[in-house]
Amino acid sequence: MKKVLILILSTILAGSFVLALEEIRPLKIQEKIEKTQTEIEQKKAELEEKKEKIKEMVQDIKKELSKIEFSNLKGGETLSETKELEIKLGKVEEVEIQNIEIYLRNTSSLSPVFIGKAEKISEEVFKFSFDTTNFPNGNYVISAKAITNLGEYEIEGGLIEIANKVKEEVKKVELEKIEKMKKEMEILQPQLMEKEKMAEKVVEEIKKEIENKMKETTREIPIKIEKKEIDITPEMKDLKKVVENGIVRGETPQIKREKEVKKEEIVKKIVQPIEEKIEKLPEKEKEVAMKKKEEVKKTIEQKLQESEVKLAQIAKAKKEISESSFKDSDEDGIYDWQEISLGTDPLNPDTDQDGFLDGIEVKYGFDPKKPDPASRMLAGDPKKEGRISERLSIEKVEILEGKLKITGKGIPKSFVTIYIYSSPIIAMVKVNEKGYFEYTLDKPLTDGSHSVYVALTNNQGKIEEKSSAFAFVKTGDKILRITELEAKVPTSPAQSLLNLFLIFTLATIVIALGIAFLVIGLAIGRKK
Ligand SMILES: [Ca+2]
Ligand SMILES: [Ca+2]
Ligand SMILES: [Ca+2]
Repeated sequence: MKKVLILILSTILAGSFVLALEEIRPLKIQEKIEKTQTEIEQKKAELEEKKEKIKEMVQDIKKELSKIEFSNLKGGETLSETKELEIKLGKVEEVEIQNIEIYLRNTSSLSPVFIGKAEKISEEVFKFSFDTTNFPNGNYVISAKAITNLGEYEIEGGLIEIANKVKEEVKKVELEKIEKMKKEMEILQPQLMEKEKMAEKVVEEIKKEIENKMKETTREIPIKIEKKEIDITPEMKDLKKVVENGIVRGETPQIKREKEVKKEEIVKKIVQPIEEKIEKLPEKEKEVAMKKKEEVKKTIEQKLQESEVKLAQIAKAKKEISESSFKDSDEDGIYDWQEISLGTDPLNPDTDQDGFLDGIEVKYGFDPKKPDPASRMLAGDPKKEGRISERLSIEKVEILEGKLKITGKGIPKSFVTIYIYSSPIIAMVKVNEKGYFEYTLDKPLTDGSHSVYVALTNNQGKIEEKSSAFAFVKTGDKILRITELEAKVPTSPAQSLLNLFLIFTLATIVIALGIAFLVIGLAIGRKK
């Protein structure tokens, strides 16, 4: 009996002890939270104070920096051919200007293009010979970046316009050629035009079908789709071109693949935004919506198939009219006869010399006859966008007299953009009449691995076509090309052992560091 009593008593005691603990625990946590919060507030205030101090320091430094100015540019100038620029510096004690780099930025773009390094004439004067012919016609902001012993800073030198004209002699020869072309095309033109209208109708039809299908869909599921979200005009123009290539060159496996890729791209363009919107719907509505989406997808696939057949028939008819129906002398994506009726130059891939091919401009609805960048240009990224095209390539990368020289191929007489990673450095160059370009980078490139691309962009700055990557390792004045094949070679057993060893070593370092931080943390905690 006694034992039972003791047992009951101790149970009650233990129980109340636990209960008491439960009361205490939340209280302690609350306290801790409050303490941490005040600590955070304190740190925040400290940070703000530091920020203010840094701001003041930057202001001081700015006052200290040498003044840089383009002494023979007042802003608003129109430049052509080669312009000798003079850059004057104000001298400041202890700031040594080592280099001046010149950059050019299209007024509607955010990314400056590196154009070269100015030559030091004296302590206060730098000179730069600016060959504007390597740049498309258009409006730019020119700027100078000073590389000093203390760091770098940049100043803007104002607005300039580049306006290069085709040389008179060249123009005369070309005009004669074009006149001849015009005569040849005179009879064909009306017939080809008629077929072209038929092809345009096919594109309009499928657009209408998709629009109707979307209207029907949005009546049944509560999502909103903007008209511009389902505009597939540029993609359909691409599909038309691939179909025509199939008729001209025959149905190669590559062309077949290109057609499939294009069609998939069109389906994806429409279906993806629908999918994203369905994701946000309540669970019970999702199932119905998904079914509807599948229906949309099927309809588009079927319509695309039909359009492809129709476009192929039209292309065949065009081929029968004349072999020269599909002749594109300047490789800009617009056939000669079309260029004549459009008024663009059939012998120049970029009639207005604004850096965008005639064909690309027409595809996206820009004017190929006057410099026409979109009001806002994005910085293109060849690592993520654009399709690899055989017409663009980097052939060679070497170091000559300490400078990186890039040689490659592009469409004759077009402008190409060069991207050098990993910095990245963006540059521009004009491709010569024979389809080659050479670019010498006038600033040092660090040792290590890099990759170069050459690309064509559209008026929005987005990459339309690109070369495959040219990857290399630079060590001093040596360049070692890394081919994709090497990169993909499966690792040998010895290599994988080495990899394992590396991973193990890294893991050990990470763990050791973790422990070290823990110990330091504890020590600091104890001190407090
Ligand atoms: Ca053309
Ligand atoms: Ca052209
Ligand atoms: Ca153009």
